[in-house]
Amino acid sequence: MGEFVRVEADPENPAVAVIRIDRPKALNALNGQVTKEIAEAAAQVSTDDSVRAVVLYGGERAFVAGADIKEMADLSHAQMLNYSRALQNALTAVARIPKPVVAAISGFALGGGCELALCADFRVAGTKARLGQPEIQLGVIPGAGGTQRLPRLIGPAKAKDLTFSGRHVRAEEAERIGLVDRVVADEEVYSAAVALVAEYVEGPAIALAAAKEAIDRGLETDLDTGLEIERLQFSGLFATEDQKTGMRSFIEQGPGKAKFSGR
Ligand code: DAK
Repeated sequence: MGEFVRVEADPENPAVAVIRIDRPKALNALNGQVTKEIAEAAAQVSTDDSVRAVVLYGGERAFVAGADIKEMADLSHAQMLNYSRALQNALTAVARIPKPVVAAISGFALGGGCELALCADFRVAGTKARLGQPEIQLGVIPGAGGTQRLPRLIGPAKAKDLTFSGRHVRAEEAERIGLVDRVVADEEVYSAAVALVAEYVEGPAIALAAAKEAIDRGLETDLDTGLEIERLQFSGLFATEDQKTGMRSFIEQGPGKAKFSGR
């Protein structure tokens, strides 16, 4: 349990872990401490077998309003080289959580906050949410994956529009351009996000991890290499109990009835 980030089990779906970012005085801005605690939380949920899905949540007013501008403003080039590595590594640790992950976005998801949301598999936003990459207005550019993950998600022209202008995008536009997957009433953001990933908690955990790995790694490479990643992941699943259970269940009882153990 960190000072600003804690991992909690959702009370109604204990297999869903919530990474709760809680630094309200600064709208959850990512200072060094928050960044370190996010990396620790990502490691914790990644290795805990009782966690089958993850929600990233910052509370009602803000998801995360970006990296901490006040902490960053006077850093030298040499200091930024270290600072930037910690921030990128923390967000990459979130992107690599081998389980379904959803960002529950209420309020502001700006700069590093938008980049954190991009590390999730899905994004659910409240109607009043505001997303964007406003770094250009600070004289810099996105630095925690925004120039890379954003164009991969919404395409280069839309990513350049958001990055060059720094404008905030409302939830409905975010949904239209594919930046978020669902828009719900603000008070339903958290529960809708939990419901979205709760669907997967009884699934074959190792196959879900393999699917995530194959899609994410495959998108970073050429088709031939991606197909090879898929083939190896697919074959590897024949070492799992869930593959035996799933196929035997189909043969004996028909489709969709298997009860998986996650092993
Ligand atoms: N950093 C520090 N403090 C922040 C903050 C931020 N990003 N955002 C808000 N706060 C603080 C405000 O200063 C204020 O503090 P007090 O004055 O009360 O002490 C408090 O949170 C409440 O904010 P406001 O009073 O401004 O609240 P409003 O509702 O009026 O406005 C706002 C909310 C979100 C529109 C506004 O606060 C705002 O524009 N915030 C900044 C948004 C922003 O520009 N975000 C991008 C930050 S730059 C890197 C990786 C990543 C990054 C950098 C490097 N490396 C790997 C290289 C990322 C950079 C960024 O994210």
